[in-house]
Amino acid sequence: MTRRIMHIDLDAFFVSVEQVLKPELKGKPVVVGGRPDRRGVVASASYEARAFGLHAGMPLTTASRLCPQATFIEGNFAKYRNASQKFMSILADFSPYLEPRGLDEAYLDATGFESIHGSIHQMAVNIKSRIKDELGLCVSVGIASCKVVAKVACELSKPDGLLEVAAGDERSFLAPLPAAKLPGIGKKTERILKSLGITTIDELAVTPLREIKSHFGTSGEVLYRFANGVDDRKVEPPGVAKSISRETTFGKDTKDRSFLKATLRYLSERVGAMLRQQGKQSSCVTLKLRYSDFKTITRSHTLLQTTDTDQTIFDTGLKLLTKALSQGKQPIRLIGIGVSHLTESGRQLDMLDASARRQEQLNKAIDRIRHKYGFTAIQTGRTLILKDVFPKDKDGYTLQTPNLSR
Ligand code: DCP
Ligand code: CA
Repeated sequence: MTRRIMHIDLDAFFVSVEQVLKPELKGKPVVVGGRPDRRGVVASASYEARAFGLHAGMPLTTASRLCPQATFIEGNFAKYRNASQKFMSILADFSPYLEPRGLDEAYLDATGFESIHGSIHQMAVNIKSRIKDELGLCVSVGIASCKVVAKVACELSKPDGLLEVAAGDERSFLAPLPAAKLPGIGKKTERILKSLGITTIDELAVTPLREIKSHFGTSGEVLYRFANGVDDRKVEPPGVAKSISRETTFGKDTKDRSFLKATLRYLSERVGAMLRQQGKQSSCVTLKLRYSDFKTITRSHTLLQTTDTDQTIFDTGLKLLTKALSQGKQPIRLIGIGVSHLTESGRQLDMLDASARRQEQLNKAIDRIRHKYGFTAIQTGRTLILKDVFPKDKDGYTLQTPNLSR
């Protein structure tokens, strides 16, 4: 049986949630991301704002210059998470083979569901109308025999779209599109492809695999298969989180080491708290830095022993930071810390040595107090200087990056 895979993606997600709450904003240029005079970037722009050239990732100052009449909204992650949960639970009513991707996207395996809805197309119509009726949100749906073609079809159909690619038409559907429309082709890959004279997906699809691999290594193989409309990835219902990270963009680029360290400590504590809340341990810590020229680096360190303590995450991050600061001379625009290679905790306290045991008990006590009285009820000495920089509420400091308050 040929597979029928749907890719479902909410249109202008953050903005649309705001428009449901404030209907007077419907049909207008709206931006979620922050105030136009503040640092930071557009997270979501309404289609009316996109007509002025606005897009996600654009600095807010540029956005307000291009479209001064737009309404700028700071955004509130809790609202979007709530809408996302409702969205996913509607989708789960339609198929148990559901793979959420981020907050507002999902793949759904609808193979064999014709008998229930009449056709897969009708199933998509039903999904769209339930989401519209219950959440007031518009969603676009792509249907195809594999994930990559379903995703491209969904993108192409936006906004409020529904596009089905018949089995057998995958290759010819993709062929005329610009290569950059293919998932996995970012700016850098696009540039290399251009230098090879490849601008359409068709031109990529007919390039000998050997040649593609010589430029992109083994990932070239995936590109080649995608370009040919071949993708056998399954729809995988969620397993466990693969990584946990927190990051923030500063109000002003900085080289101030003690401020950077304090922020790193705070972010490490947020990561550590989440790690313990999920009952996980990590064996890899990654530091992320963005310099004032937007150049972004990540540096990772693999630990000999898994950890879930703030101190180890911070110490490792700090070593990576110290090294990076000795190499990069530019001021820092963004700092982030993450943990990956996660495993279930399931560790017995008495298997640890005395100091590890003390650390673990301390963490538990801090987590309990924070759970009860708020994140900043307990602060480590190092993060204290942040109190003069960031406003705070019971969930912790309000940093510049909206989805950081998670
Ligand atoms: N987002 C973000 N920062 C980005 C990109 C996205 O914070 N650089 C957030 C805001 C978006 C949401 O994720 O609303 C979903 O991202 P999408 O790329 O799906 O963008 P939209 O849903 O806003 O628009 P559309 O899907 O209609 O293109
Ligand atoms: Ca979206």
